[in-house]
Amino acid sequence: LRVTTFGESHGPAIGCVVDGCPPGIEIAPADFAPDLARRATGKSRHVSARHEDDAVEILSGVHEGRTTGTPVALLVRNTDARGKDYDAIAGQFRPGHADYTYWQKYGTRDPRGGGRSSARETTMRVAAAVIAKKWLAQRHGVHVRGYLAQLGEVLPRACDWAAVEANPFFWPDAAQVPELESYMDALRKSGDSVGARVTVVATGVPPGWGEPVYGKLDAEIAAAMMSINAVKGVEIGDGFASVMQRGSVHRDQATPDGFLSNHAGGILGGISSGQQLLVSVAFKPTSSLRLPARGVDIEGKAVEVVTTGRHDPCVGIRATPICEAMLALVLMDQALRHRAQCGDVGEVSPRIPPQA
Ligand code: EPS
Repeated sequence: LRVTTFGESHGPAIGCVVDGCPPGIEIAPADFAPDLARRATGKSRHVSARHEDDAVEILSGVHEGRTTGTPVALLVRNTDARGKDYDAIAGQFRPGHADYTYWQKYGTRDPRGGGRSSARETTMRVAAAVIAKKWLAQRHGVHVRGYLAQLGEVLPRACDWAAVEANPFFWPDAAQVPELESYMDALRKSGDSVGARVTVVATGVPPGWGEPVYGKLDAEIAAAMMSINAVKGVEIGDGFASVMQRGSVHRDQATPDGFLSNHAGGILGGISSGQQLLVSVAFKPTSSLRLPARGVDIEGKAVEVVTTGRHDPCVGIRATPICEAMLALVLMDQALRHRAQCGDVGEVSPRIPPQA
């Protein structure tokens, strides 16, 4: 499975091509709406105020409601682009933004907002993954879901899946939502931004997906997550906490009734163990701030950079569906690759249940 995207934040449209989809997957434009709405801007006062329709047009690869096996091309027209918002900083590099590195790489850049580096691009990852999520659920009983596991300094006090979809933060503790609202209101008033951690979990992944040395499942997941804008860290299972653990604690003991813990996050030696896949992703604070910062313009002169316009004070708030999408796309790819190489091997015994 190969997904590529195109388009700029303030251009006419964004889109993606999903190549390598098996034929016969039922897909209609309406299937995309729920996940795109979960990711969208303008849904609460805590995210960018841009109002996009995010309506998906299927351009190819689907006939009479089913994938044909040829490349699936999806298009979303930008309906609320406002490139003029960026005229004041068109010749400047925002500190902490990809403006500078795009300029160094290409010697030119689209100065309308983030252009290609904008979080707008993630719309198409989420759209592509609607197909992957559907196929994984129907074909393998694999489900991917996520939640916001940290907002700045705030940590959840409980982890209740039922709460996650009932608040604009994807927060797993309903009782803390008012605290988050005040936290974000104060942050927005201050003009600053903050980072966040998103945790994604895949259930139903059978043992055996992934590659043992090159293209390890954890490496593929890390690369996929790192390709999302603003991501600065990825952990699998206990991740960096493993540094302080003893082997006697970290090893996931097993009985015939199931594994007794999941410190490894469902991956051993680059291959899925059949336990839940646990992935945590760190998002940096957004760099587009109205607080003045010292910067340099394209002539190399010192300037004071002030960014106005519509921005997320915490881009991590909308990132849960994006991380889910990347995990689903990696898993669909791994499932297809596993079938191609080892399809004839079938189920191997003994199979240890994911959890005792
Ligand atoms: C964002 C700034 C704006 C947002 C964007 C996230 O984009 P730009 O810099 O291109 O003007 O509106 O999000 C989207 C457009 C989207 O669809 O996700 C930011 O600073 O976080």
